[in-house]
Amino acid sequence: MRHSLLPFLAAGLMAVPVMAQEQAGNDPKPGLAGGHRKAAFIAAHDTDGDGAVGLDEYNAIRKKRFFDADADGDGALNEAEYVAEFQLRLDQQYADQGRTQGDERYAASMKQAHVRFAIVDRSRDGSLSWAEQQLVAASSFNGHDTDENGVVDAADPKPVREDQDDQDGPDATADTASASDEVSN
Ligand SMILES: [Ca+2]
Ligand SMILES: [Ca+2]
Ligand SMILES: [Ca+2]
Repeated sequence: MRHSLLPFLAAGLMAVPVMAQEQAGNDPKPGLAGGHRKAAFIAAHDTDGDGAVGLDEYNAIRKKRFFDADADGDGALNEAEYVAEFQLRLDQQYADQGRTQGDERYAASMKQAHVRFAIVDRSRDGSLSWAEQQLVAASSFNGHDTDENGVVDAADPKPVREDQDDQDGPDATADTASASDEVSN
């Protein structure tokens, strides 16, 4: 049941304050650094630029980014590697949008990357394994693919949870088991 992952999304990812760039309506369009809203998700993962993110496309870019970021080659990402990978994309996004690095938003986004690492490192050992990354990735993809057709695009109805950013959910540990069912594809 893909929708069983939504409570995890709400509790885990959305308990984090919304990225500063997503708070105002007149912001630059989303870019590579992504975010949890669908437009940002698509911008960050639509590698062929057709406005949709298929599961294969998504998994391929996630995998490439993960292993490209693994600077010490141990098969997992420590916090520095994880944050550096995000920063690469954030820098690219800023360059694409002609914005100047080092503004308040940039700092907030970087701070969020550290916060996210603490969330996705579910085993709390300071190391994000590929298995942990896949759990997060599956939850994220399925949270956006609300019509469950294996593609995230404009046709997916907006998730109900998207409007509940201020709601702190319970600890989502119980949902991680069900999330593992989603990883194999
Ligand atoms: Ca695409
Ligand atoms: Ca590593
Ligand atoms: Ca879909």
